[in-house]
Amino acid sequence: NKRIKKLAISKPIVYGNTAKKLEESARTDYIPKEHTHLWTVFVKSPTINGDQDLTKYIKKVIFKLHETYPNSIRTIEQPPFEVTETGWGEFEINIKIVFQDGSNEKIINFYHLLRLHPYYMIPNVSTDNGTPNNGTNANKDIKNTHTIVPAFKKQNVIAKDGEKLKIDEDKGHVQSLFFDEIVFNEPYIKFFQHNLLA
Ligand code: SLL
Repeated sequence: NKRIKKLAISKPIVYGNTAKKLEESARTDYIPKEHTHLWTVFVKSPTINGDQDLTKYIKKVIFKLHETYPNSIRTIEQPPFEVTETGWGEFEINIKIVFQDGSNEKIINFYHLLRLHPYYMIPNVSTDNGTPNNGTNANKDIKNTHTIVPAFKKQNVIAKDGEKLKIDEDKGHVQSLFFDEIVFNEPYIKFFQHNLLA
């Protein structure tokens, strides 16, 4: 079983989360009172019905939630590779993608910031001494920073690099997506033939 020299195969992938406000009618006795949102974090194929293909090379996806969650490490071994929960806060979710046996590929390890709120970045121009600049002191050094504030206008959505942030303010729906690719560098011949060829 040898590696195929100079071959790189890439597979498209999407990860991220959806979230919406928890409606009163959806509440059960099992949901803590302070929880305000229903959310789903996922790793999936960008193609319709493509998740089954992912299982050819993905063995499991491990989502590590905030440690306050019961069983905070959730291992998903079948598609859909996702976890749905309720909560009140945003936090970094650690995602590990484990490849099928025989791939000899290292686990991919990354983080996704769970987005619950439709945030907007508002330019915040201030002078060096920290006092807000009202536009009249043009000679002073101006520091450009951004303040993240809850949405109140529908324009000027700026998200993190590469993030596709979709919001439906009226319904309180949020979707944060990252499109990426998994690159298999010089894969083993058997893994290439059995797992990577479409
Ligand atoms: C914050 N650093 O302070 C973050 C922590 C934790 C979010 C957010 C519920 C957890 C549970 C929940 O939403 N935790 O009830 O188990 O914003």
